[in-house]
Amino acid sequence: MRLSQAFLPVLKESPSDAQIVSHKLMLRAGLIRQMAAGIYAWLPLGWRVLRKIEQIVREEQDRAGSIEMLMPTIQPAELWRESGRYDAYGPEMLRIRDRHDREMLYGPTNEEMLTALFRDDVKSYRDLPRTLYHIQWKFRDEVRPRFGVMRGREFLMKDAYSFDLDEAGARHSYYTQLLAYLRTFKRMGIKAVPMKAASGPIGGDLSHEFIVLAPTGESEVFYDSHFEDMDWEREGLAYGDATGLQALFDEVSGTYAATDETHDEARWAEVSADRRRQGRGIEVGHIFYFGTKYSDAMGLRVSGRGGDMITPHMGSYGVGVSRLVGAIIEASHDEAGIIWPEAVAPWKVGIVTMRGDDQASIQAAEGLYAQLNAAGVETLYDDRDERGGAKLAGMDLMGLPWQVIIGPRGLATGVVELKSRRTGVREQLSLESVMARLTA
Ligand code: 5CA
Repeated sequence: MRLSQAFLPVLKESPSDAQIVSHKLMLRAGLIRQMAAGIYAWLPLGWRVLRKIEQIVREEQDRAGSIEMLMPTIQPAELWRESGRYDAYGPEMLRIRDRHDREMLYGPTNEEMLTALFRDDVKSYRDLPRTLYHIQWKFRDEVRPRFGVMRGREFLMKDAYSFDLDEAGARHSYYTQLLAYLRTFKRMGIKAVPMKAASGPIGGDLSHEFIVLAPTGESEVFYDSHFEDMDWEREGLAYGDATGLQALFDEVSGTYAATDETHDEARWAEVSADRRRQGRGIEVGHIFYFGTKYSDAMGLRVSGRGGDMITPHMGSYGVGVSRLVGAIIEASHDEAGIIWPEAVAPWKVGIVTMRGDDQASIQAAEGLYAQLNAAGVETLYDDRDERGGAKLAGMDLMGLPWQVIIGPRGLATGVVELKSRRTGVREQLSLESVMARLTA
């Protein structure tokens, strides 16, 4: 992408209506614009990052055996009357009437809808277990939408739902998602600690929140530093390996980690003092096992092996896809701006010419830009006739992992500068070496 042809509006001043750093940076670097309280337009830069995050979530769900589908954002109230949540959900639910005066709502989550889909189409134990998911916009009329996309009213969520024949099966599905989440967040360059959680309006008694540590987080968290050294990805562990998954779960639940909602002073006191870590965190995912709560209420039953009727055990598993954009920035930035982990960066490389009127610089930049594009390296080329310093500040703000800085003085000796946004290290390299490094 050429910056001269892009839509990348950058703000010089720090917006006064934003309280936390990720919200400020998302506005300044032109990722989002607020359209109404808690409702945002995703500008091209933000949209690219959102899609990268979404794609990692998708790939890890697929790898874990979940099946993707898409349910609508608007749901009939009827479904929610069946589960009893229509009244229980309260004013957080956005209720709508259509032209025929039918009661509808903008979905805050989809347990009811998927249970109904299963009830209509799944009749036999042979069709279980299954985990289905979608990545779809949700609406919750939060009392206090704040911190930008962190607590929005409209937000993008990955929600998965598992259906099993019994509790043992459901636990396996739960452990599968636990591992999938650890792998998902690790790939995004962040550490999200699984913490025992209260299950709230979703229901059930087995529940974990995944918390990214950041001083601006909404919950207070307490955890054993063992989590910092844990093997998060368990590369060799297959999802079919029930013993391995059980061992992972035992390690997670045997290591203390809790939010203020579930914190237990007595157990905390048993963690040795040098391993106690306390801070604040952002919830980027939440998983629940709730047994037959919805299948019972909504009459989902399948025939078992012997012709008996079985009520499936269910779980649901959410990832805050749009919240993650903010959470990653909270975890990865400096005074100059965002520092994207490479896996979610909007572009991998930014090319800057220090003198927009120098023909040799333009020629070198154009050549490199064409080569990087041909090699499939996502590149943003600042080809505007602006001051070099302003261009560099813009690149730092947008946080692309690599900058190639081209100026007449370096070119005279055959080199350009390759700068790592994260370490700040600058190297003088030939254009060929830069290409080799960026395509390695
Ligand atoms: N049905 C379950 C699991 S699919 C569910 O809805 N869980 S949840 O309420 O915990 O939401 C899942 C994730 O969505 C949360 O962990 C959080 O990361 C994200 N989320 C929830 N509310 C908001 C919000 N108002 N703004 C942005 N993200 C949110």
